[in-house]
Amino acid sequence: MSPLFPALAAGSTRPALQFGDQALSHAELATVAGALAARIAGAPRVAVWATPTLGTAVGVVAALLAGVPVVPVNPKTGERELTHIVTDSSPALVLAERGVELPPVLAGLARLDTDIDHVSDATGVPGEAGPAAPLPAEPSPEAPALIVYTSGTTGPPKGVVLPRRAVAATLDALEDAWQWTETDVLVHALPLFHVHGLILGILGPLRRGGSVRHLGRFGTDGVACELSSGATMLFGVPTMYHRIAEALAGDPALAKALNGARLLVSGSAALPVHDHERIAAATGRRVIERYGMTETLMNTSVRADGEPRAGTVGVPLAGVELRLVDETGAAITAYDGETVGEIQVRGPNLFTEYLNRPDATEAAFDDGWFRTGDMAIRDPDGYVRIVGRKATDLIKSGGYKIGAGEIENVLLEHPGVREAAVTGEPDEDLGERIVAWIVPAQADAPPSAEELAAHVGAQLASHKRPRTVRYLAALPRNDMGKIMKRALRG
Ligand code: MCA
Ligand code: AMP
Repeated sequence: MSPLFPALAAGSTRPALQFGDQALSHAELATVAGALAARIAGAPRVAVWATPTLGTAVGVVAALLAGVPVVPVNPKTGERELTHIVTDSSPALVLAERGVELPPVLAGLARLDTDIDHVSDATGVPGEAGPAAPLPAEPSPEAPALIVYTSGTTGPPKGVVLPRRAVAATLDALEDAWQWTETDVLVHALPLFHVHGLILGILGPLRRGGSVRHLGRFGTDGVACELSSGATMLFGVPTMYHRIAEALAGDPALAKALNGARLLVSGSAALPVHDHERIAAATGRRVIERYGMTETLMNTSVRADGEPRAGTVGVPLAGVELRLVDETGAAITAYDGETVGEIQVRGPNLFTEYLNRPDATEAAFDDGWFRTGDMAIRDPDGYVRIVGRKATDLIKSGGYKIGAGEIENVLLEHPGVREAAVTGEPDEDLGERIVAWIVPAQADAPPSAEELAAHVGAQLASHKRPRTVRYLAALPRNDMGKIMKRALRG
């Protein structure tokens, strides 16, 4: 396989990464990440403590250069979820910025600093992980590049094994769809432990030989500042575009900055048509959407040279086969804008397996096609419109996928909770917000909403905390005793 990052191999002096006042060119990144890579080469797997910092990008690139599969870890993950991820993926090492205190479950692992000064100082110096080793040749395309954890309807998150081939294929298909070049400067504020922020948002610019400026934390001021000083593209989840739409009325500088962008891209959840229209009216520019999944990377997009169409996720990307399937499993041939089916995909962009879960891997495929669980229709010209999802127990909040069952299990362990059900309710800002329906153990002394949110946050990722708690005397159940979630409405 050719190198994943040709500009690193070529030692390009163009800017590559910028986080606040820290920046590296491709050549500098090659030196710094190469030094770290030499120290981790040969490890079976490494975890990266994925703070929104330059060190995280350096750590991930180092692992990829070394051919060592990397597990990005959300630094706001609570104890139970973190223990599951570490036990399931068994990393040999953890990469983190110097000075960051790691929780006990990671503290026992050998640790390497990703702090750039320290990495360059340490070139060739034997570290905790052993002496520097020469870099291996470019691994095979099927070799795992990353293992990204994603929530399902029940049970703990599954590790999605993404081969190098899938990363290269998806980024090259986006090059084609978005006319993405080395002259593009991307700005975003997405977390670096998911596909959107890490693979598209960091590895994307690096593969193109272009650059990314990461804001550290999302804010409309940061977006305006970067887009008016050379950045050409913005990536965000719908919540971010919603916050931009809200701010635009009183912020002409933001409107001007967005107007000057080459491409505004939204993904991870549906961007409501209302926000599309508000942004278009205030800026004269249309946001385009792309549709992907941790398991499939990117499947479709509105093309940069295509017609932007609010409410659609565009057309299948180069190399991606997409079909709609009805309840009987038959492929739908209609492109009529009304026949609904489940999206199934096939192509070089797909993952290889769920780590340690052959059962789940097998269940995810239908004769070689990956079942996305997303329901869609197709316009006559092939544009895909997502209209819903099969599983009612999956919640998308702020662009994060969250399984209701995982939160319910944690809530049920709280001594003040007798019964618990979790639902997603429409939320203007987050798309959906997590709502916990609680039957307290003692009706006259229910645990407070804050207490329950803190309880969930201590065990799971912080974005899985319920935002609203509603108390009931009993949960609605059918004759079989199954909770009727549809009857739970605020
Ligand atoms: C949240 N907070 C809470 C509670 N819930 N505090 C108390 N009780 C609660 N119940 C905290 C938050 O953790 C945060 O704390 C603080 O409130 C304020 O939150 P805010 O800044 O408004 O941010 P947010 O609302 O938590 O987040 C909005 C966000 C975020 C920035 C849009 O949701 C986000 O970064 N989303 C991106 C998700 C993403 O990248 N998904 C990609 C996966 P603190 O300040 O301490 O943090 S999907 C994917 O990869 C596929 C392939 C795809 O298609 O893209
Ligand atoms: P995740 O598993 O966290 O990677 O989330 C993947 C899911 O996000 C998909 O299965 C879709 O339900 C949803 N998604 C991603 N992009 C879009 C989009 N542009 N419009 C609607 N849903 C989206």
